[in-house]
Amino acid sequence: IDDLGTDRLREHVAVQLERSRARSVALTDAVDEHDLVRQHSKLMSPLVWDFAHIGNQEELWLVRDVGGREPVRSDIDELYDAFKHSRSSRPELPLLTPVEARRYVGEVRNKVFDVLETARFEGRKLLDGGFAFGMIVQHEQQHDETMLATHQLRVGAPVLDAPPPPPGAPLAAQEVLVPGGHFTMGTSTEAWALDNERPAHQAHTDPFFIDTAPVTNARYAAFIDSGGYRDERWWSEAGWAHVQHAKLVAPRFWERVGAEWYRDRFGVVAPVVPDEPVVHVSFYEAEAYARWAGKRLPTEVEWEKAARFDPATGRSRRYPWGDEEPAEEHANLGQRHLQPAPVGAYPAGASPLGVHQLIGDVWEWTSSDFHGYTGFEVFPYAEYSQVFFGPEYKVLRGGSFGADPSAVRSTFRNWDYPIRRQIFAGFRCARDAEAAELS
Ligand code: AVJ
Ligand code: FE
Repeated sequence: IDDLGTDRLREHVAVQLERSRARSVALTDAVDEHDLVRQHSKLMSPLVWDFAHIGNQEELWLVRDVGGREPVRSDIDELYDAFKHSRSSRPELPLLTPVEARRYVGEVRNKVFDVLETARFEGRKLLDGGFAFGMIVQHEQQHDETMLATHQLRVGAPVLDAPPPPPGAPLAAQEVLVPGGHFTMGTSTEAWALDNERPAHQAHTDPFFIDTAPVTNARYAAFIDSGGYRDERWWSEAGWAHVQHAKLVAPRFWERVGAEWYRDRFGVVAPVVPDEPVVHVSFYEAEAYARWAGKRLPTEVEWEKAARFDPATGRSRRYPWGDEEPAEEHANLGQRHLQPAPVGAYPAGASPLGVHQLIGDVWEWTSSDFHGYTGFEVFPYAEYSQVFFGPEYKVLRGGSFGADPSAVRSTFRNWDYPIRRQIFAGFRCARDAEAAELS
């Protein structure tokens, strides 16, 4: 993006805005009015709230701030401020109806295209490299993933459909050694990177082993079958308290039928596929599995090193496969397939060390709390990242099948509470390298 001329950047922004809107429209047109306004889970907003909130954020940043235009509707800002009303209370609010919400987001978008025609991409930090537009594109895509998670919680006849991902293939190794030493973590040059990904800095790891693929359903089922959920040894204190209190026995949306595990995915119940990455597990379950397996979760630093570090050059790259934008052969992203792909489905997306499916498929829990890097600066607003820094949130990396390429990079950081399972989250394991393994 950095090298694009103004016209090409404008064109790029327009295409990205259209892509995110097409997805928001598809996710909201898929259900009837009743399903748009109702609460599918206390964890989620009504779909119509997400939709109008997308428009409201776009109005605040692109119409009013960047464009300097009059408000489209200043009376609704408070309704769509995520910090004013909890998700569970949103169905009770006097929200725009679906018809009103569609008219509103359309009106905002027309103004944004007008603003875009004359926007300059230098002279103001907010617009550098088209950042404000990129932030809004990513914001919409993030809410589209949230809306997809709402769809997963929705009860009723299936309404979403997508072709299956490519087939899996055996991998050469189950884990690989990542050498110890420094590497460049974070970024100061990626134009659309968000504040929490900045700045680029040197980070250090000891040598460690990391799994070449996310943990599969088959392995996770082995943990369950061995009594993992009932054995305190594998759980942290907080995890053990939670698993008992919430009476967890398997990933969310799993159900045992006879001797087999079934899962409900967007309303379709089918046997769990052994070689697909496990999804809908909490951080606590991921942590317990890893301990049972004699391993641990990777730290966020280790995950990023595995995803970016090229041992041949010593350089950190944008993606595991190199610097090119994600293409279909690299990763399962963008809601093209509404499920994780089996292990080995994306050989072209592997890292130089042979780590597969770091990007796409499932968000991967790391053992790290969400904090700002040294040199972190709020940009452009504290409520994006900074207010979430602290020990309550765990970092997830890599993006899921529900996340868009525009909102996923090897530096991208997601975060959530360690008990959350409605997000498309799985994990992979890591372990320390013993001295004897380093020769
Ligand atoms: C980065 C996914 C944790 O959904 O809470 C959306 C993204 N921020 N609107 C979230 C976000 C403001 C955020 N996550
Ligand atoms: Fe938001």
